[in-house]
Amino acid sequence: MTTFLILAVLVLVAIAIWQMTKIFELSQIKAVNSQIANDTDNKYNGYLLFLFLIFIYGITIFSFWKYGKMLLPEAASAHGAEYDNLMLVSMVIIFFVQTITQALLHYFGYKYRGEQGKKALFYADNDKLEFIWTIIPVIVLAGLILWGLYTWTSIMDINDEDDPIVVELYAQQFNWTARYAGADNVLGDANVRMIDIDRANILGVDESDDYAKDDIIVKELHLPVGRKVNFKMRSQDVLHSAYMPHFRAQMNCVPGMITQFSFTPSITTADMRNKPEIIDKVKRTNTIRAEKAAAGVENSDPWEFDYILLCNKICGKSHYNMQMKIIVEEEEDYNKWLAEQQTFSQSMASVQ
Ligand SMILES: [Cu+2]
Repeated sequence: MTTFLILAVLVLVAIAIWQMTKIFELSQIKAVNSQIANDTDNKYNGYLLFLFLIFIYGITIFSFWKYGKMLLPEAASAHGAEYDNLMLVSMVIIFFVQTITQALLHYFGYKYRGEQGKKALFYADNDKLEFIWTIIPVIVLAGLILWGLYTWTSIMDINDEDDPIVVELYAQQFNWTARYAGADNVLGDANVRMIDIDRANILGVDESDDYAKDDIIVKELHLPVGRKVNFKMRSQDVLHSAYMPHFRAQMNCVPGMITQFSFTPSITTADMRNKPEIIDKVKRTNTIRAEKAAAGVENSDPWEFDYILLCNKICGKSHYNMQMKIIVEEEEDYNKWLAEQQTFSQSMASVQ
């Protein structure tokens, strides 16, 4: 409501200024009332171009200083560094080119501003210049695209080498469920048509499939550090997207098909919590939370860092809250945790 009032006041003030300018113009009938810009107008516009240049540089530096710390921390997966390098090099090139071209654009806008008696030079073309400004972007872009394709192919090369763990990520409005393939490391068949809510078969796992018996269905994802994980994504209802930002991983979950992504976690949750950037982030967040708690705002308990699986497709009204905790731990802790979980056949037997 306050925002609306402020906007309304701003609009009214703008209308008032506009009306006053019109009155002012009408009272100056004697003055030169030409619609053609004169030298003074052009000079002001030239200076304004410089001001605008300073503004865009200023806001860029300010954004880096103020919001730079909101970027993701160091990648926690084996392929993450490669991905981050590609991103960094692309951004450095974009920033370098943008800084120079913006300066040139605004400088020439000022230098060749309109002046009485000055005529534009007719300059049809220059083969050498055109060659230079075509060939440089071609080489740079081809390099980036080839490197990107190479990186993409190596990240998306999903195979069964290195003894990967097989985990299904099942998306539905608005939560995630994970299914481990169990001792045989093969996921049992599943289909939405076999969902049986009364018997708590929420993923539609085929009870007659032997591979399904040892599958383990959980609501919290545990991963052993240094071990490759092959994820198989399914969706029950609409398009979702399994997004694990700390691992630089994302894959759409499409109803009716199984999509895949594979990565090797490289930093445990405990180690990540001890990184200076994470300690700083947790401290900053908890300062804000403490202020909110003092003001009586609900859900303002102190926060502890955890890896997270998010949905990255706007899939409905509670999309924002569709998430699952991910814990990366040493393999023995992972095995211990996994041994404590019920298998699919155990959980089915307990409801019969
Ligand atoms: Cu979703």
